[in-house]
Amino acid sequence: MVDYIDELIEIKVPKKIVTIQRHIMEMERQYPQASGNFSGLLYDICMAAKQVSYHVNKAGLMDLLGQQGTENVHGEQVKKLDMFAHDTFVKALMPGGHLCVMGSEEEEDVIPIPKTEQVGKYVCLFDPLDGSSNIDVNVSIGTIFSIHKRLDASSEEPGTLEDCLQPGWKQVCAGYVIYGSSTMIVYTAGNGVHGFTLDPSYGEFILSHENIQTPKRGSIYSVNESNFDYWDEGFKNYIRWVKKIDEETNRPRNSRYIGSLVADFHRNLLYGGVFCYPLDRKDPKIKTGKLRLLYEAAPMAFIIEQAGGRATTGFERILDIEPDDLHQRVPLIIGSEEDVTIVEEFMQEKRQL
Ligand code: FDP
Repeated sequence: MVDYIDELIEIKVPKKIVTIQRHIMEMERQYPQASGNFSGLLYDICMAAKQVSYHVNKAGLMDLLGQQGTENVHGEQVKKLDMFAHDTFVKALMPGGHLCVMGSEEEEDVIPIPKTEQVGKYVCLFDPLDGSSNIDVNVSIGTIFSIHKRLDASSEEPGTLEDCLQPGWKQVCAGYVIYGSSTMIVYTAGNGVHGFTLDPSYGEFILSHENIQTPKRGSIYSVNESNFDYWDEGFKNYIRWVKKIDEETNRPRNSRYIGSLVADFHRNLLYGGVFCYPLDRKDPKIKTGKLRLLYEAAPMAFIIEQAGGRATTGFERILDIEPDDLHQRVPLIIGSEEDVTIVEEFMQEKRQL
């Protein structure tokens, strides 16, 4: 009987429970000069993520589905949950005293921290609810965030647009929250990539994926193939190549595309593969790709590089791009190192069919 109970206890109680707060504190201990501001900021992000997660799960019951009736800076219809997530993140991060300025996909201009609040030394850029077209149909969506240090560390003034327009390699932290079959937060602070699953009964993010490394090569390719006729010949050739039968090179590869960057990225990070949103000629007004550099491509690029993968436009490393606009768009090829290199070779016409 005692043996049986021991066995049950062993199954039910994991040997070590590491909450995200404890993990961040342990990481911070490796840096004696750390002020604790950074862990405070991540704590606020987790709080906002938990609130959004709760409302995403209840959206159908709380009149939170559907359009809000307005357009955002990109001319897209704003969904009620988009706006709710934006407000939640702004309200959670504003009073923390860690930030000097924020930038959100839902707001045309930067959001400086007013002098009435304590002004901090970090900058946070975020896409509060990525994958909006999937909100109303119960498909995984996410939040993406990127953190920089402000340019002038000694300033106590509110931050500016310049503080937001920093290249991706200067990020001190990046992460995403995926609201899927469970809610997870995955982040890097330049010391590996770590994933935490929200335990709804305790309301805590618990370490579930320590030090994630993405496979060097995968069997998945993720792309919106309805854009085929709008692509350049090099990228079209990659798609033709990836679908050809060739056992030696593990082809055809498997096509998987959800249409939520966070969900597509998360799957490929764990299984290996490549996500592509290249330049297309669908909308003559947009000549630079669809995804946003500062709060989509750059944070995901930081994460994938930390996990051993690569991110490029097809011609340039994402983390090297010097931004000139808060809502700048870029082509994005991201994932397992070998797969990204193959796409790049086709795009640069170094490889032919
Ligand atoms: P959405 O428009 O639904 O918000 O950047 C936004 C994004 O989704 C990404 O999450 C997703 O990867 C991509 O756009 C999907 O675009 P397509 O519908 O053109 O495939």
